Amino acid sequence: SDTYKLFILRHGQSELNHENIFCGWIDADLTEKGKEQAKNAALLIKEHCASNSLDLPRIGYSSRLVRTQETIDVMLQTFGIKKAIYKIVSHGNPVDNDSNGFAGHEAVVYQTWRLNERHYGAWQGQRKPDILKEYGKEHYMFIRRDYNGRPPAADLTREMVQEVNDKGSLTGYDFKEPNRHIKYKPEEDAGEVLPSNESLCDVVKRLERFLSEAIVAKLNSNNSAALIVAHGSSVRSILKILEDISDDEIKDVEIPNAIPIVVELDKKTKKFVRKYYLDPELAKINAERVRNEGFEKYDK
Ligand code: DG2
Repeated sequence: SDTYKLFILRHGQSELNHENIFCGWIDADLTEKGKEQAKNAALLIKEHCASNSLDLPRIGYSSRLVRTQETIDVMLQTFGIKKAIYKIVSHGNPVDNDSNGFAGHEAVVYQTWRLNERHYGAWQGQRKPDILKEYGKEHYMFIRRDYNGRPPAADLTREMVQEVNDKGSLTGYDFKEPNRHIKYKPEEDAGEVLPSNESLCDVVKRLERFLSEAIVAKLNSNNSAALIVAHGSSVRSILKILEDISDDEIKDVEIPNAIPIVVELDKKTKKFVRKYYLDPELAKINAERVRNEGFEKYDK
């Protein structure tokens, strides 16, 4: 083949997707349905690799939010990969320069805040139908989908707060104890400046360099495919950058949960060649559903 392949998908359904609540940087687990979707996504990739005589991807990327990490874990299990190594990376804390970075392991998963969902600011934790009612249809869709639409800033003493259990892991999304300096300490130590509300444009800017230097640049003859599990906004940003989609056209791009997109890049130039969903029919139906989130109740 004369192309490298990126398998890109949004995580499976999260508990807050299920409840129609803006999630952003809040940590919500996958629902049972979300786990099932992750498994199906892995099966689609397995089938694609088998019929194209391609090795399964051994380099994975997730965000720092648990819904992408849970998705990638289910996928690796479905691939039959038992020994993966996980590394928190960012610009200040870059991916390894050695040839594989996963010596002694079957796969490596890089976790980075640069793939996080856009920070949904003060909308985080709020029900979509309520925000729609408060802002009206036009403004609601402007902030959700315009390239420069940015929600009001979060009060970081409130919205970034999540309960932490005695093992130091996040337990859910009820706001009790400040976790900002616990969860994102590696980033803060690496000198990263974290946002409190973002437009899609902001996400593109914070992701561009990571995408080219830590993801695309790592594709080579040994690792000709990689797996990226991200979010609605970070997947949209990746497609915008790689495919050079205009600011205006990106407004109409919707990303369904857990349906892999294959992006093929030319081996010589690393430029975009083509993209396709591994289940285009389901992708279409579910993308339409995502677009209309918040509306059902309002319309009644
Ligand atoms: C959704 C996107 O992101 O919401 O933050 O609630 O991909 O992490 O589930 P994800 C959220 P919309 O922009 O589609 O309303």
